[in-house]
Amino acid sequence: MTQRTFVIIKPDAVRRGLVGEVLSRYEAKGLTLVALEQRTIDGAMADQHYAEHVERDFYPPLRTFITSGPLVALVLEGDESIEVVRALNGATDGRKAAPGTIRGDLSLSNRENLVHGSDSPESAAREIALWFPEL
Ligand code: RTP
Ligand code: MG
Repeated sequence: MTQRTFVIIKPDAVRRGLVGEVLSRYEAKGLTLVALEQRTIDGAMADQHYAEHVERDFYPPLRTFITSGPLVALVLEGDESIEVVRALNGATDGRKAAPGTIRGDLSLSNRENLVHGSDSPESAAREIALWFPEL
């Protein structure tokens, strides 16, 4: 089923010059770019995006990281795009993510793991409405 998903190319990827590398993996897979914007978010936006995590122990450093510089927000469309993007991204912890995935090939961190992808149709709808209300 064709669906949309929301992706962040996180500040570590922007700092490391990996935006093109990451984008090219999604494009090469056959996903369609629906929206793309580079922006720097504040703590309030981080709290909204990561609403499910704000009470977690790991959230304060995650909040500092995600607001630490420009990121690139995307909406991608394609068949089963939510699951496909999470498979391309790999496991959360870059040290454990499989080779061949974005995190497995390019990250050595559990926090600075380059990308975010929506984890369900409900999350995708919520995140797209938050980041790209015009869509
Ligand atoms: P994402 O939401 O970014 O696509 O990643 P995910 O589903 O694989 O991981 P999730 O559990 O939703 O965690 C969100 C982000 O928080 C950071 N994190 N740090 N224990 C830790 O220090 C820890 N655990 C998670 C990562 O940046 C992760 O992507
Ligand atoms: Mg998640």
